[in-house]
Amino acid sequence: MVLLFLGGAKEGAAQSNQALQVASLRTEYLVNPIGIEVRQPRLSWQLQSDRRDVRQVAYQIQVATSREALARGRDLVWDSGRVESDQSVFVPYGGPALQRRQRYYWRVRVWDNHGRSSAWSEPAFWEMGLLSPDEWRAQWITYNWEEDTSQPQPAPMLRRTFRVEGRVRRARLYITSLGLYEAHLNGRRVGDQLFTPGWTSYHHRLQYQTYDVTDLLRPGENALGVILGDGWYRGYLTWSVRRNVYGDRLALLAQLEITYEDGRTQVVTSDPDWKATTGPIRMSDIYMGEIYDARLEKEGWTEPGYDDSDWRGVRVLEHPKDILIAPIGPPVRRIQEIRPVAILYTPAGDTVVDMGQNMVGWVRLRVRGPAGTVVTLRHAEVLDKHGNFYTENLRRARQTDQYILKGEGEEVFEPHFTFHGFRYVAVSGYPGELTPEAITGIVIHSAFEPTGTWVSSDSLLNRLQLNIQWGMKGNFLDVPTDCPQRDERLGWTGDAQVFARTAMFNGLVGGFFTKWLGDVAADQSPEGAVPHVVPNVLPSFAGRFPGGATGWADAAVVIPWTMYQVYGDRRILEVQYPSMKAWVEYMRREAGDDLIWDTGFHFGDWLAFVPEENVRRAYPGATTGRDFLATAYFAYSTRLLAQAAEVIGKTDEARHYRQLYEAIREAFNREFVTPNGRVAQATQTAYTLAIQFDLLPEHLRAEAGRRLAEDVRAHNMHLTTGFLGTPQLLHALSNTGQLDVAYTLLRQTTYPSWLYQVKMGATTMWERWDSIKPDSTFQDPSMNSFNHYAYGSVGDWMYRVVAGIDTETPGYQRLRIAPQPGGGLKWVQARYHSLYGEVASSWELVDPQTFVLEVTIPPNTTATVRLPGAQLASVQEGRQPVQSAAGVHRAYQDGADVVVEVGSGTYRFTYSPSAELVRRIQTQPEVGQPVTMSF
Ligand code: RAM
Repeated sequence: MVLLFLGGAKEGAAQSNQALQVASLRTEYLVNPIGIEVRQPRLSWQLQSDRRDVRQVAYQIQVATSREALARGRDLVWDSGRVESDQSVFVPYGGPALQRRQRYYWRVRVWDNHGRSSAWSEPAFWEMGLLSPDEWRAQWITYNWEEDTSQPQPAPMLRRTFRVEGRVRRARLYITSLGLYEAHLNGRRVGDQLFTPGWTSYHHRLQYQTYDVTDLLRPGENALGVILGDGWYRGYLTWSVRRNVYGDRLALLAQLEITYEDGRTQVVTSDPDWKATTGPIRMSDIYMGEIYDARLEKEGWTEPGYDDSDWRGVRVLEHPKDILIAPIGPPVRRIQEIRPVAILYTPAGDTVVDMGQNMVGWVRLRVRGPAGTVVTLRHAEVLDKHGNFYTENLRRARQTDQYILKGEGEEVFEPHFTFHGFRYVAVSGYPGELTPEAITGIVIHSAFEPTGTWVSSDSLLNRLQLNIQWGMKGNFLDVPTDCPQRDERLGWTGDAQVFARTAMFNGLVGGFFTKWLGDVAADQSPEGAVPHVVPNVLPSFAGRFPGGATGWADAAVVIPWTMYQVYGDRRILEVQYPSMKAWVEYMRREAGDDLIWDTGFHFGDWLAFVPEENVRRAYPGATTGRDFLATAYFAYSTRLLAQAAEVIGKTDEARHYRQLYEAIREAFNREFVTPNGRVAQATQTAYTLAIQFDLLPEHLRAEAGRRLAEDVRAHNMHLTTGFLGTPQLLHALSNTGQLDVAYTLLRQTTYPSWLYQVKMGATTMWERWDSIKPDSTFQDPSMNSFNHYAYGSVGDWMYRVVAGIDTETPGYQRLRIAPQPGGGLKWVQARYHSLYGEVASSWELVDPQTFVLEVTIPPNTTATVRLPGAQLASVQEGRQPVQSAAGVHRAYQDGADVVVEVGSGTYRFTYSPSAELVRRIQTQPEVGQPVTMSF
């Protein structure tokens, strides 16, 4: 009896501990990072609870240098003590200065508003990197032969051996390169990161990686081997296919540090004692692809005992070390594998494997055959209207891999320092019959955690959402790029600027952007102009810095601000503030006293819809005047800068920039807006930006919305916007009472529209509204990518307005769920994984009498939920009247809607919808006739 009773009590205690838990511990944006250099890392965690309305009222963090010390709660480096606070995201480490190389274990426990305390979390850790250039005892080394760097060269392989004498407690490899590297220790690949050391503004910032290689070492003789690739450093870059943009010599910097159980330490560095040679990789280039001759493999070259007597030597290279930085974003990794859906034989005679998805990475080839057989893999995004393999839009990027067999049973090949954007692979030279088993697609990208899903009753929109996500996978490859396939693949600032908010719904990209913004600042001109592409690899033309274009350069301001909105990341504002301010000051000087910015080069509303007769004007996007766009963005970025200054406590500057913003706004109105609200540029983009950037006097906003809607109607219910107007277009409509028109555009299926490309079979976002024309011919091959995320920026509206997931205060601690159903959609389900945990919003019109909205609010947050078209008396939560449901703080009627303030938890609201809501949901949008446009 007694035993049973005790058992029961114990179980009960365990359960009550489980009822409130802390999990998902994060340092900065990362989980258990090693080799970081943030001096005061910020710690975040998530609460988990089985009950509603949970808020953290206090926390305690403990940090120790060993797991054991942490578990005992003794010999701590830092104990925050109990801190009365609801902060669970980005709590800065507050202990003594962090030591280089040291690993810090930490745990946290919390108390909630129901008087409960959690158990300590599972321990997490972070580990510091080297923290200063003096810590590098290694020397930069390079192979000692000459090369013809006007073309790709065989990849150098560098190697050295060393002895391990004793029991190893820990070993770290600190490593970077000029060019790309792939490291192996004793025959095993070090880590799983790809395209290391990553792409940064190499002359100012070069990342090094830290690997825990303790388990790769063995007693006695060991061997370290590194292959170098051209990469961004000296491979082909830009459409002028320039080589050697950063330098023409590949080099290695490596430092392997071993600590023995007995406290001895040993350092193996890159130094003149290394050996070097070339081997199977005859060339490997990002745009061009790889040639791999397996007959030249050097079996066992990264293992001890290998005979390297015929290898050449290396020499020391002078190159700075004070540019070295530690990564803060996620590395590029293999993320998923894809099986082919078909093997096709084209009219032109190619054997083509269809991966079923436009993807980025490469294929793994399995093959058997005689030595010397050459298998060639070419990659393309599309087949032409005849079903032939189409590569013209790749311009000069060959993206071709060649594998030369060694003739020894089954051989497996994957390329090393290249990636391709493709759905189709043309295979030639394959010995025997090609079967789908021979080919596996390897999808690679920056390993951001996926954070969003969005599905609805419309399968076309669901495909659009997938295409947006695939566009992101394909173009978040260490830097945010425009495209992944042609001879470009650059960090275009405008594309990133317009897509950032959507990206932040679909993935945790705080670290990714933190890194890139560092390069934005590093590559800014002394006058403050932000380059068109970052890292900047475009030459000056006519003595002009390749930057400073409106809407592109504004990435420097818009993206940090967006990160603050989405993640509550204040520090990014502090760090980027000088860069943000320099850009605004640049615009102010360019605009001059009248504050109308009418100088300089601008891409304008890039790739906006062009009326047929103007098609010849190449890449127009110019239907909205550039001075209009530039002045609008000048105002917008100035306002954001003022807000950022406020947030980080620069009150005087905040006032100063607010005044500047007001003055620009006035100038804008004087120049571009008539007293009756007619905007000088009669385009959708002009009205959209005027509304969204809050440039109009309040009383003219609705009128602007009406005119915008009218323009949509004038184009038979089609959009006409380019890169700058598109991301804001639907917001401008829904914010001015034109929700129906917004939905009509979203669900439009004829050109130009989002779903037109879906209907044409797109599996990623296209660069142009008509990348494939209705007659199945292609747009101009000189600029026609099938994997460009800019128009995917509509994803933000799908999450924020259709599903209604938004934040009220920066970072989602106070959030808002306010779906605006319509457009004939019967139901929508969206989830967004915030730093606090999962936010969800699903709505459905079950029948004309029953509307259901189900929401999930993560612990330690609260939400304002707006139930559209509801009467308070009819609203139930679960089976109860809404006011009496647990977790509901307040419910009240607000015009046609009911507003419910809730604490955390999952809630299911059911009510009888207003006739107007039923109408909006049931009326299929009038999508009008296809346009054969003339103005
Ligand atoms: C194209 C790029 C990019 C765009 C620039 C202006 O070359 O692909 O998308 O930002 O032009």
